[in-house]
Amino acid sequence: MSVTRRQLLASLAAPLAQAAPARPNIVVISIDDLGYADVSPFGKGIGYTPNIERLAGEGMRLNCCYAQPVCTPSRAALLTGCYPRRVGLEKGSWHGVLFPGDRHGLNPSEITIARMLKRRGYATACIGKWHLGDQPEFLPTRHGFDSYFGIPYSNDMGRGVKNPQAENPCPPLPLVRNEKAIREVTDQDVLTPEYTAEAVEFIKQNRKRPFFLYLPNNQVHGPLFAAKERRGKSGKGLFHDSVADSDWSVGEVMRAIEQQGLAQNTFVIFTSDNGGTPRSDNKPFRGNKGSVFEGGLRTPTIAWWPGRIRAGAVTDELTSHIDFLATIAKVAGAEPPRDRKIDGHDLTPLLFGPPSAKTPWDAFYFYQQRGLRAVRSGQWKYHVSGELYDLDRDIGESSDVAAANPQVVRTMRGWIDRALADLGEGDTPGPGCRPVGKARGPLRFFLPHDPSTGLAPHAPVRDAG
Ligand SMILES: [Ca+2]
Repeated sequence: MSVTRRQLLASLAAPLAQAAPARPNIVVISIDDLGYADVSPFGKGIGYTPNIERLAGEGMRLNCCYAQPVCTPSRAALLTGCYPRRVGLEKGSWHGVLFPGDRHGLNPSEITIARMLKRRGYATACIGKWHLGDQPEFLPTRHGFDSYFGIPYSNDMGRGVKNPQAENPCPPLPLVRNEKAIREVTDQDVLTPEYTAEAVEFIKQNRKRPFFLYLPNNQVHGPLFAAKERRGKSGKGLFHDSVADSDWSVGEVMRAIEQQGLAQNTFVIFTSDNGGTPRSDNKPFRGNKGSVFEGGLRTPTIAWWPGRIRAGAVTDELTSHIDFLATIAKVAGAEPPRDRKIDGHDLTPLLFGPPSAKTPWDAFYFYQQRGLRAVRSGQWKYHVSGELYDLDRDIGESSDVAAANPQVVRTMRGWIDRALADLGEGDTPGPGCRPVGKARGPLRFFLPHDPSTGLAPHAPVRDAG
């Protein structure tokens, strides 16, 4: 047992009231398309995610932490602390998510967690999947990250894949360092280990100053890959091997934090960016990625900070990625944006307070692209289609109780009306919506099309204007 491990265990036995360090390190790890019950302890009988299981055992499980239904809006919400529609990214200009060459992206005037922490003196890095715009003004390096390394969108948007906004398929899949492609990604087996090595190096390099590491892996989004060391590890096929590979990555990052003696001084959040696809295990929920049923939105989220968060704690209270910005602001002593509406809440009373702490949300809205689809308040979830579910009794949203609860339906309709008055619906933004970022120059790709395809090197994309 290493010294750092001993120190960690000693700290777990220490009183929780100790003063928080002024600027703790912040690490947010997100696994793409990871389903709720794909990892232990959210799923049962899974022996190949020991690192995530340990993280939960030493930290707090957030059993009801809502993401958004798909990648782009989810990442917009996580980094800005706002409903995606408020920042114009509830969808891409042509598709439910951004594709290469989309003119839209996260408006450079938005304040991300990274920009907020950079102002507080943090070193900041984004390693992995960005998916908030691939035109220059939208890149992580323009949104408060000192450095970026990764694929700037999904790992399936490469050669031969149809681009919904272009006559021609997507360009070759780029691996980007900061603002330039360094190569085409041809072997995704090595990607998770490469991201992990970058993350470990970043932690080592910044051990003496506060840092923010945002590590959104491209796996376990299809096409699926796993390092050869983890192939066959799950005994359940490539998807689960990819889950095991992501778990290995979490273990390496946690080991780096501990080996650098930073465990006491580092707040880690582990999560997924949306519900799992049909290949995932989303039990006990209804629906999958893309849906506004619980299975499309709940993530296996863990918060870890030895000495501050009780080991083995669990909360069923409603939380969301939208809360991360306000929570991290509180933890880091940073100034959250005050010149604009931020939707999220500070979760520190839930994370650090007594087990009786309650959700800060009166009502939480579920948009699916441009449509307002549902609202949750307390135990109730109301879909605008007219269904009402009592999540305390019916977590699988299987039994519509609207007819028996007309007063609850009226209350929930009132919440829906409030959202419509603020954020609107469809192609007409509400008064509370801020403009999406629109790239000014000619649209460009990171890598040109291969001349052998006969396509123009930078085949034009249709312009959403
Ligand atoms: Ca995703």
